[in-house]
Amino acid sequence: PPQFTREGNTNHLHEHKPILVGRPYSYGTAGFREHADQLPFILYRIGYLASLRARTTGKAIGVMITASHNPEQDNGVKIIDPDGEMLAEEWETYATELVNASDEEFPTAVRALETQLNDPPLGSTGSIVVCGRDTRASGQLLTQAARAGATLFRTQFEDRGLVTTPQLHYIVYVLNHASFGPAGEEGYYRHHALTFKELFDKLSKSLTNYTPKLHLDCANGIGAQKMRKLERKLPNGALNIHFRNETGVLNHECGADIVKISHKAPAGFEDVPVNERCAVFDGDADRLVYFYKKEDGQIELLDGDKIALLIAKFYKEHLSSLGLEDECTFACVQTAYANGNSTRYLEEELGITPICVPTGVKHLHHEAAKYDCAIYFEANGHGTVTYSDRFYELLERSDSEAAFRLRVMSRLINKIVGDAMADLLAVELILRHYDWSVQEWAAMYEDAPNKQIKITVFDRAAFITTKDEQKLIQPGSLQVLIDEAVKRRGEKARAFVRPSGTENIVRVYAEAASQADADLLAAEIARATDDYKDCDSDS
Ligand code: G16
Repeated sequence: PPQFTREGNTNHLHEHKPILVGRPYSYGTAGFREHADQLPFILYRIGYLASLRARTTGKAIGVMITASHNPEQDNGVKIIDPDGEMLAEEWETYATELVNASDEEFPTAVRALETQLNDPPLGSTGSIVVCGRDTRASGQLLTQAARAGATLFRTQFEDRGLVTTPQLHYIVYVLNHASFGPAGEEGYYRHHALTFKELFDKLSKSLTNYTPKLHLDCANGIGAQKMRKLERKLPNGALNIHFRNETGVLNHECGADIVKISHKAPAGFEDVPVNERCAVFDGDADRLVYFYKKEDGQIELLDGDKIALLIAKFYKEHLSSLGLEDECTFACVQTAYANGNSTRYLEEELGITPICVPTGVKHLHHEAAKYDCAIYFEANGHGTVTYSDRFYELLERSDSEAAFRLRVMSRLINKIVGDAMADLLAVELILRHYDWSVQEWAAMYEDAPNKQIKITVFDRAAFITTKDEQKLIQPGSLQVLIDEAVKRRGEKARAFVRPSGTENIVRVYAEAASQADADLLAAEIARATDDYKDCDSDS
């Protein structure tokens, strides 16, 4: 349809947002993300590509329309593979090629891809594209574009409407693995509520420090309505959630990204008393962080690292008590953003060697999948636990309480992808298990003071890092300045600059012995980086 062509797209664009010329689109960390006006032709082509993936695999494939923590006016799309995972890498390349083709080149690109993939049959049994979207206003039009693309070669298209990103991953997984659990969105609630109850019923109800009261920032996103549905199915009194930021402007002064980066309570939390446990989702409910307000007016943030370590402690202790420490390979996967003290705690207190991989869920997930059981979390609150079949077999050998708890926990946490709602249920059960207040949890370790700054650049591709993202290869002269700045701030200082995979920005991260030093170090590096903001990847 003409409105979903690249040229046609300009017809219904606001004039100030023409189709980008010069900067190629690329299937990044979280698929394509742009101002929503840029996206109809991209959705059309991605709808087509998802249908081709469905035809090639004979399976259900997901198309999630979301820009997660980014502002309301942005949107994005990513494809979910049959196992509920991120799109296979070679298909990311196809996506990038298809989207960058001109309208004239598009039919030829389609034909070439069909031939390369041996002309997968039309309408093969099981092949279906399942689409979901977050609450962004642009989502409906983009769904139509995806539908038009998917049905180009008669692939069945199912619109699941408003869902969280992890719910669509769950729906796709269950469509392809019927034995896993109940199907659809309702199935998602049933699965999580029943599993939660199984463990909840076995945990002590006489608690001293843990309290079921929780304030939840829903980022004005899809998590609000979906968490309410899930909460209604939980056992009475298990959780007492005070919902906040349910219907305002998406991610505006609230949500996990802002709380993590600014270290401030979200808007709408002014009346929350000090020391009470607060949880925060992002716009599509795949990230979770916690915090509480302190007497001094600051907040204590419990980010993805703290969640990872709480879960790691629980798993590690259970595996030890079952005598499975040697037999069951176990790991914790982090990224360069992991707080230095979380990494130290993992090694020194829990005896787990941390593994560092590049930013992006797919990198963490792939690494985690190499172990019988692995916890992966990004500091920003994205994460989950993965398990091998062998993990379940090892647990089957025992009918102890510890084995029971691990079995249930492993069904509760969404092993397919980081899921704020499932992670929240898991954290709450673990806190209940330890009878911990949020302060006791926070006291596991003290975060090394840190600071993050975003810098808008002309072309993020001009910034190239080493694999672990801790050093810039290009511009090399900027890395020299970073090294010098870090050295001046003493032994505990650490900093890096890396291009975002989701926005046209670079991120500066700095850690130091004091907050003042971390702020100064980040500011100094930000100033140096700013001088390179007009760099072009071609120059
Ligand atoms: C996405 C990815 C995350 C990543 C985040 C920020 O999250 O799924 O793995 O950490 O972007 O990435 P970057 O620093 O490269 O911009 P979300 O919540 O935006 O989908």
